[in-house]
Amino acid sequence: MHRLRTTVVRLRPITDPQTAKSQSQARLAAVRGALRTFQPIRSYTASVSAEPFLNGTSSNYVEEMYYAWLENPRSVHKSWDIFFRNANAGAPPGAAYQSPPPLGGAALGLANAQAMVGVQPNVEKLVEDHLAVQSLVRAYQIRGHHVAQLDPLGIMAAIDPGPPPSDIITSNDKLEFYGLDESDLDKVFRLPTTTFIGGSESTLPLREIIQRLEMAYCQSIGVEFMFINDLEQCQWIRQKFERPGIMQFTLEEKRTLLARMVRSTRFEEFLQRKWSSEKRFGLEGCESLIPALKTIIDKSSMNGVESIIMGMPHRGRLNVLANVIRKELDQIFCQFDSKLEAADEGSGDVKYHLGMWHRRINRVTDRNITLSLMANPSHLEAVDPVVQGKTKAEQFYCGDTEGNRVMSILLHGDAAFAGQGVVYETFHLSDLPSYTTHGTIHVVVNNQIGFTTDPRVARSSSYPTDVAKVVNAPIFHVNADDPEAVMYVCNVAAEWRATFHKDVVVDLVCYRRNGHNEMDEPMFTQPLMYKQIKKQKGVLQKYAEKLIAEGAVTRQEYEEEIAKYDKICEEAHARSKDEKILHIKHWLDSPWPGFFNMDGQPKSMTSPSTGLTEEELGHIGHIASSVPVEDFTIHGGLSRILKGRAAMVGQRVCDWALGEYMAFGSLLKEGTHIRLSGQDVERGTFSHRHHVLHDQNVDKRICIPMNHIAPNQAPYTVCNSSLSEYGVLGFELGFAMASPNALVLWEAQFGDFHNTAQCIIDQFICPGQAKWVRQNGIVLLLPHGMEGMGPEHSSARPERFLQMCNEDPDAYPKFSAEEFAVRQLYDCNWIIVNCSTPANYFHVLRRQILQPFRKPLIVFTPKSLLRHPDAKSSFDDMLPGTHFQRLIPDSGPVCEKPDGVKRIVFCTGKVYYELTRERKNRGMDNTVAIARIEQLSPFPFDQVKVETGRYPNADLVWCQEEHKNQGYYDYVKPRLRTTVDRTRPVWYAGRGPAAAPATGNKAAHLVELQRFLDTAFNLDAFTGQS
Ligand SMILES: Cc1ncc(C[n+]2csc(CCOP(=O)(O)OP(=O)(O)O)c2C)c(N)n1
Ligand SMILES: [Mg+2]
Repeated sequence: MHRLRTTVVRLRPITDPQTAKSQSQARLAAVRGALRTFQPIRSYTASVSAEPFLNGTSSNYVEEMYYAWLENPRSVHKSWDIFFRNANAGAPPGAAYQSPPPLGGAALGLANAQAMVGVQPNVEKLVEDHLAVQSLVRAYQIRGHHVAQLDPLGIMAAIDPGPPPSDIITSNDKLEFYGLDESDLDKVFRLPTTTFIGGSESTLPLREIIQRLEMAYCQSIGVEFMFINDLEQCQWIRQKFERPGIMQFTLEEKRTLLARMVRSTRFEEFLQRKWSSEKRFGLEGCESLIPALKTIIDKSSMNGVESIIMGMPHRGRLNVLANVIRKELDQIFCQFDSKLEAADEGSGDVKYHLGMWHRRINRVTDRNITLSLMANPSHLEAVDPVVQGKTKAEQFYCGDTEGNRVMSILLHGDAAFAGQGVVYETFHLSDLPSYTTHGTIHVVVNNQIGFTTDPRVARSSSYPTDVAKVVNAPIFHVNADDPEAVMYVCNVAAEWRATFHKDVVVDLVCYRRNGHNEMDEPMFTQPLMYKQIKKQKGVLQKYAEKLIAEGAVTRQEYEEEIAKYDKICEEAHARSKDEKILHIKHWLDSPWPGFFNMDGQPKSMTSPSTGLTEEELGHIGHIASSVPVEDFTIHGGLSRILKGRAAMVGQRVCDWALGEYMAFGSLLKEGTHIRLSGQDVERGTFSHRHHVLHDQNVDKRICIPMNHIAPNQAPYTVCNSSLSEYGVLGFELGFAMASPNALVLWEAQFGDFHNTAQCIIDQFICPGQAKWVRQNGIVLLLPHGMEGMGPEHSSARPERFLQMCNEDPDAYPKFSAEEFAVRQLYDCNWIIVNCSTPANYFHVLRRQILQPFRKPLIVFTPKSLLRHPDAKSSFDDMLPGTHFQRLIPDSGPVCEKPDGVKRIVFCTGKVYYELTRERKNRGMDNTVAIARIEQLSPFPFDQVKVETGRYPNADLVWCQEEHKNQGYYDYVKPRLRTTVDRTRPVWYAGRGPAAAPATGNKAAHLVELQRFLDTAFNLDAFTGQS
């Protein structure tokens, strides 16, 4: 009501046309700039009850009419013209809308107007009706998709089980909802500015309005977009779907579409004919997926995209490989031959998980395009963040800051899209500065079923795509049996991405002609749906008949197209029979050109020294302890930290943070890009890192000293992530796939949080190379250690990582002494370390890049050691010639008389410091040796052998602070036994078995600690035991 009063008040004083014009311009500008043009005038006191049609909800409309009238009095209905003239002439409240007297020459116009709206121009009714029409337009925009013809099966049950919304005119009686009836259908209404159904016309009869809205929103396409918070984006979508005649295709386009449908359909039929009892998760029922993807690719290529990275699940994957990525058909067909021998090392994967990379010319645009389909595990949606990470990396390496050249497409199944949380995590990365890929096109194969489960029990949302609304992504539902509609929305989706660089979803509503796989019987669980499916004519046949009827192709041409493709398949099949060997390498999704030699082997099998010169250490140390920009005020506490660093540099020592700085800084200087990502990594969870400095006086002004190391250094990316592990670790893994020349690190806030990313670890990181012959050098930093902080945050679960190592605990590796370390590394599936010194951490990070191949590196990082006075390293341990120590032997008094040593305690990580303190307290420096196994996997058999040989009279003890069923014991014990040929027992000193990783009681924690230290130094502890 308040807005209305102000509107009416503003009607009165404007008489000067110039003023009117400037006001209307101001309004237009305001709409564009999303600013209000006027401030409400709170002093208005005129009686509004005298103008009953001017109620609160009509104010927008009155304003709309008023401004239109100001711009051009003829553009509004005559009755409005009279009303505004009267109002402007000063008619008192209640008088302006009285049935107006004829105004000279206007009399004829009025008569016409009366004819249009009825005998008497009842302005009140007119306003209400216009408002009703405005609501009606809006209703279609919001809810039209509910009645769109989306389901090819016509059973709709899966999509929208409720009755059609009452504000959509599915029959004439629904007009009543708006206070309209059939007699209003031929009345002409002015269209609001929020619709484009009029094309070049600003008014339309109601009947036509409804018809056009139906055409736009209730045919084969259902658009969900009205939740988007951005007016420009909403308007863009409206005009893409509302403009009359917008969905027109040229003859050429239709014929291309048909040819693509032929390929898609006949490919599945060919496989079915040749291998009817093989699982392939065929695309039957959603054959238009292939033209859909090809349309997206064509359009994106037209918009300048040069590389597309795709991720997809099982459904239709072989078809996508064949007809979208254009993998040679014979290579696909030979995957069906189980007798073929694998040529490459590794265990391989089933055919519908393998990836692929291909550069070719896009036939439509004549431009080069690189397409890669990422290999993925069966875990649905797990590949989503991985694709995003790889896309981000490719954008980063080619300087594509807007995502104009590289983009991603993600395919989803309806059940998985709705059910898997990683989808949500991935969406939430989509607009974060260090994670955005500037818009992903999501395509859902919505066959209205997940294995045997109906949507009604598989999700609580109406659509499987609702999750996308969280990032304001428009959602285009489309009946996949209407290939032209599919093509249309795919074009719009690609344009949307190119225009707004935001995510968009294409929901292909389809069906699954067969069971979950080709062996399954769907009638067990979906009898009625499948009765319907059996009756369903194939989409290719339907579309071909349509085009033949239209005269776009002849039957003969259609049949020739089919015969042509069938012949291609047959010939490829014949060729595939000549293949003798299966090359997994042919299925690489991320080749690393130049990194390996021509045979795909490392260029050398040596690791250079990872040390640095004194000068380099000093220089990086200086950067680490200073603020390299002018006029930058840092926090006082941070100044003290930097001073402390400077003092360490002066004394030629490093703590943990400085050791990390040395590693990062030197690699950057040598040209290696570094990306460190994870929760709060910029400062560091334990406030030790401080890689990003914040100006205390200027909001958001930051400085990253690591980017000031050297003029031609590589860039350093350090980014706090969203609070996600699954999504973010997957993303970083993908980033690391793109290039071997980058150190990509993911840090868990506390090590135990990696368990919510377990899928990425189990399915990608641990077995990735074995399954997909693809190396990856990602580094996981997992804070770990029993600090008396309770069961949470204590354990990064080393036992889990160790259990998944591919090394044989019972066999001593047969490598020569010189190559032992590097060969072991080359053969392992991942490297696991728990460093006890900053220098060793520094070396292992550098080795990760300087070694001639890539392996994932798992680092259990310390907490209390970050500030432990003894956990410091001298520059001497980081100079040229030094390297990572897989095992740090005891260098104390035990070395002088090794024969007198009674016990050698092997350990790893922080417990070393507790052991040395206890040994000192007990005066046992001569009798007990302590050796640190810094690299747990691959196990340093050779060096352990040296140590056990050095102390022939010592018993062997493994000491750990973790519980006995956790930590390293089960992993280390058989390896120690193998090392000594099982000639000496291995005793255990540590906490007993437990369900939780640590006690919640600090006192109990200390008692436990003392107890196992007692065991470790009680030389009689194991006497009599066997
Ligand atoms: C994370 C995960 N959980 C369960 C499965 C087992 N599974 C394989 S396919 C499938 C149904 C998938 O349905 P949908 O996403 O709709 O794809 P569709 O097979 O219908 O194309 C299930 C449950 C899986 N592969 N991954
Ligand atoms: Mg499904």
